[in-house]
Amino acid sequence: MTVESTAAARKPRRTSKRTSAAKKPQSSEPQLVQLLTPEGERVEHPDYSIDLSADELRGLYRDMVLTRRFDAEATALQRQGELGLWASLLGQEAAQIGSGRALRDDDYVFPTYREHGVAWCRGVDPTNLLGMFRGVNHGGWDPTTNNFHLYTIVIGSQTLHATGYAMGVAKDGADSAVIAYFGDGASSQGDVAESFTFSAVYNAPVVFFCQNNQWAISEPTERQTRVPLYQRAQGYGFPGVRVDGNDVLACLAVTRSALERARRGEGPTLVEAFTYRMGAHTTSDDPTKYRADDERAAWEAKDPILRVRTYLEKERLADEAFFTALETESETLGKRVREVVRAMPDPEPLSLFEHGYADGNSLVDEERAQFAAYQASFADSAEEGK
Ligand SMILES: Cc1ncc(C[n+]2csc(CCOP(=O)(O)OP(=O)(O)O)c2C)c(N)n1
Ligand SMILES: [Mg+2]
Repeated sequence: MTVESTAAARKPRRTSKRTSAAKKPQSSEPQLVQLLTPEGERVEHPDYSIDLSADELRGLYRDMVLTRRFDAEATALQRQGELGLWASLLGQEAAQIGSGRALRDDDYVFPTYREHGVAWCRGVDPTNLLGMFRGVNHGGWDPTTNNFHLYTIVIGSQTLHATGYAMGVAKDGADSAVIAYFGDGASSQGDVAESFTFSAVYNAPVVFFCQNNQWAISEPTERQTRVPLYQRAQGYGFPGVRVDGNDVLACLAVTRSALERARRGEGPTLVEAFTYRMGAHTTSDDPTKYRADDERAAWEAKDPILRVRTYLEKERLADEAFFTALETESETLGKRVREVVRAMPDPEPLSLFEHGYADGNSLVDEERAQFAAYQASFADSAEEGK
């Protein structure tokens, strides 16, 4: 069954002069693929069927609960001064776990900076993510270990990396696929437009997974587009689909289908996961300055985790023992994360120069020497002060 996007989801978000001046999208209300309603009702869709075992359904729920827990710990650790910054994924668990669990091991992922749930699905240890936000490692992890590229903060640029990588995959004759994550704000970047053109023309096996969380820091989606984002794909000559980004089943089914299409050599797909950033943009942001509280309340009613719990309980697919054990597992994860992060040693400052070039570089050598001399100058003044 296809359901209409709710009115709440398309309401103008701000009443300030700036936003009300922007025209609302011209097209009629878009439809979105949904397989599990906010009330926890299972519904069918003619194009996207999915048949998961009770074990798999519990697995998706567990992934989302643990990701949310880890994310909450990270936010708390930043507030305690243990991390420099954190970009919370609160509210986007279904989009990330659904799409992340649709991937095969040999697929390759290009994330932004908020894909903690996808990282979880790829088997990247959460503490690696935190090491990066603590500023003690140089990017976090080896991308080749889990086929999960480094977090990319230059908005939209990873869609080009993904497209080039996917073109390479096709040239190698491999049947794996590539997925690029990006946001509604990133959709306005030239890089994204170029990646759409190239991937379409070269039929690259790539899925563009846009998490439309309604905001790009303080800018609402009305400021990014006059048409629903998924419709942009049509102009480039490949399919676009809007999925309920708070429905883990729909995100799994739609992403799986797009990945299969890519594997068959039929080219890219744009998936727009319609969701909501429940928290701040990052820990440096204060969303109360630019959005109303009732907006968040409306989205809380569509919580991605709650609806799965309701479904599992109603259909008797999970018992109390399962939920209790998961709570214990969450506590253990939180404790481990806190302990590991607090114990992370500060890096040797000169190690900053180590990973730019495999074979060294004269300019970097010069900069290293300058920095070493600068550091040594503090040692002198410390001596003088004695
Ligand atoms: C090229 C570039 N321009 C600007 C920024 C600053 N910036 C960081 S996050 C962000 C908003 C991105 O919004 P969106 O793509 O919707 O992703 P979200 O943060 O909502 O997940 C901006 C403008 C940047 N990192 N890179
Ligand atoms: Mg956004």
